[in-house]
Amino acid sequence: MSTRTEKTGETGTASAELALDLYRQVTRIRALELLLHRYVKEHGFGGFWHPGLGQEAVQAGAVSALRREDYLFYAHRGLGYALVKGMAPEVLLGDLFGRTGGSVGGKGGGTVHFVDPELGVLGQGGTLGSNFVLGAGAATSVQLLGEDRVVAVFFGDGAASRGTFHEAALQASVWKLPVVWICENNGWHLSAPFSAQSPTEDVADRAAGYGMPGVVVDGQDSVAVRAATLAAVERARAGEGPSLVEAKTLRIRGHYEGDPQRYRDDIADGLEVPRDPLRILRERVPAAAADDLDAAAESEAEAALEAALEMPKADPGIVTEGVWT
Ligand SMILES: Cc1ncc(C[n+]2csc(CCOP(=O)(O)OP(=O)(O)O)c2C)c(N)n1
Ligand SMILES: [Mg+2]
Repeated sequence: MSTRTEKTGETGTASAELALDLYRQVTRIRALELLLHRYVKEHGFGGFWHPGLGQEAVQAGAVSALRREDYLFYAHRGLGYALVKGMAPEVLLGDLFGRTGGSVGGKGGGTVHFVDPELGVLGQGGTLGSNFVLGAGAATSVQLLGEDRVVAVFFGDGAASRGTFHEAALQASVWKLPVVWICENNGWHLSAPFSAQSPTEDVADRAAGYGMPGVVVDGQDSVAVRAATLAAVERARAGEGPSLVEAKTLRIRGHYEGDPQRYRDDIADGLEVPRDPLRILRERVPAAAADDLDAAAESEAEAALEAALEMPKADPGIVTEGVWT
């Protein structure tokens, strides 16, 4: 891989087994997205639900390139990252709804509170862009301890504008830290289009300034995302340092569910996903197998919601537990 931005544009090759596995993950994420869309519309939500509808191929493709012991710093859009890394959907929904059965025992509420160190899910910071320095820090620990782990850090096109990206990217490259930076470029930073915040068409161009490879990939094609991420993961694992993978994707819904989106007319307000990752994958898997996986994903999502809503709400008294003073 060179240090120049590469636009792969390739769909990549996938064995039948890999295509089926990616289909399974993408449809599991999609089922949760659609379920939460319905739930939030009908019952409201005590916080912000940032829907990831349409971005499932990035999350499934990239996370599937990681091993269990690899560390994950996910972004705030949807539940797909932690789901594919192996966390149970009812636990994720428990966190989303602030229930005791969530991974943080009800202290959270929203999409940024999932933690499972055994699965390498190390959580994320409350401020956008803190993932960069947390990820570089985790990768420094991996390097100092001589561990065989890679650190994947997800972020949006908006977060890429934080200064923390630049300082963490610089340090990670200088020290050849085992990091993969994964940008989900969905074209929007809340109400600001990407063109209003970037002088270049691609975030991946910035990689050259830090002497690392930058790759642009079709974020609707999970096979392509997986291939690009896997190359970056292997490079990091081999001690050759970080890479930047930019997946071009689409934010189908508002910034949060309920966002009136008056600033936008690029997409119809609905659930239709142009260049739907599931449709793209369906060309590679038998229809009957895909139908079965869709049905299994729907049942899984519904059972998870039922289980999460049965979990007790956390006692407000726990808020000071585990806090260091
Ligand atoms: C430091 C900081 N500034 C602002 C916010 C509020 N905020 C949360 S998400 C978001 C937009 C992020 O855009 P992007 O990184 O492109 O991700 P996307 O929402 O498109 O997935 C903003 C402004 C925040 N959480 N932290
Ligand atoms: Mg964005």
